[in-house]
Amino acid sequence: MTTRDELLPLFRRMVLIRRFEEAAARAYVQGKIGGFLHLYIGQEAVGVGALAALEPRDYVIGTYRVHGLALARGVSARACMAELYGKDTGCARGLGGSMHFFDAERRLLGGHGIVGGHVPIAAGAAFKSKYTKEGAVSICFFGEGATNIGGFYEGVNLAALWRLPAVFVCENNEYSMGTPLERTTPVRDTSDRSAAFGIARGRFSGEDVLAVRDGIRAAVDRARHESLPTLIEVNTYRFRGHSMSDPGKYRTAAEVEERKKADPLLIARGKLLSLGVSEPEIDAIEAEVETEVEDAVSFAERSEPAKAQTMWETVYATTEWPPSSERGGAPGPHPEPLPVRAEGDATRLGGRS
Ligand SMILES: Cc1ncc(C[n+]2csc(CCOP(=O)(O)OP(=O)(O)O)c2C)c(N)n1
Repeated sequence: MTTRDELLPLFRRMVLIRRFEEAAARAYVQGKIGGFLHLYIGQEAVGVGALAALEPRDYVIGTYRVHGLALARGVSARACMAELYGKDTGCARGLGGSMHFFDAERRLLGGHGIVGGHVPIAAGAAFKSKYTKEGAVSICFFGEGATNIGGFYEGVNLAALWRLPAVFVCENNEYSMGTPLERTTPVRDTSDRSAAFGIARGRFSGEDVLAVRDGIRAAVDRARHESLPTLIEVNTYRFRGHSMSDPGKYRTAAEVEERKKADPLLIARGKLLSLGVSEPEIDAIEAEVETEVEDAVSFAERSEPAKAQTMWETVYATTEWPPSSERGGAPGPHPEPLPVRAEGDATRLGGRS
């Protein structure tokens, strides 16, 4: 039976994601955040519910729509917002930006921009877990569009073949950028594809955070205790565009409004009221979250920009440039830091993503 103590923290996390994403959208249109920005608004119950079924030792791998997963995993709103702003205090020290959040301590292995490219990485983390007998489960999130990509088949195939402790979660939000599922995919239920690998499957709605948690928990248990992978489709819907550059002309405003009636935050709120939580208690949580997000924005704004030097400490294996092998072994000068963009001069990359 659901208790208020179970639901309240999950509700708070969903509200945090919603308010965080709204604040990020505002900062983006003000030109304070560069690159791309893909919001998770509408899908909060999937990430929050799924991650509530995990242990700290488990691995979490997501796509470019990763902010919600990071917040649900416990990365601070400050570190997430600072990452969007390209600041040194961000969870990837400002080098990753929106699509490439990382947090090694919380075993968040990205944020990946290549559709489906991260599925084999999730299989790899599951392989490592099995090989070292660490008992960790690897959970991988992707959209329905990714189930038509080679990396998806390679990753899930190996997980099935080697009986890896992995959970593959397809967040079916019905559109891949502006293309509806029926124009890209011959099956309506992407978990049907589990048959190709001979693995277990699941399919459920992503509106109710506790139902998501319970559905994912069954797959996590199978992974942890039987070392078997599962492919799950969670049916969800994003209320905003694919990214901030998406005018959303491929669906009607009426369709979006209709779907907002099943907003996961509204559903959780209704459930809390029915469990005896009062309106003022809920309002207090929302006010507390507002303050947390405002604090994250002001932290990001006053933080130092990413440092070019960080690349030499974290991305490349050497802090010398050019490498001594290219200089006949002679020691070389330390690299000059690259120029860093001025605050508010966030450059938009071309194209749509
Ligand atoms: C290999 C690859 N092809 C194309 C793109 C461009 N692209 C970015 S997101 C996206 C749509 C993916 O849709 P889906 O997998 O359903 O996830 P959603 O965005 O709905 O969460 C595409 C085609 C890309 N990033 N990588």
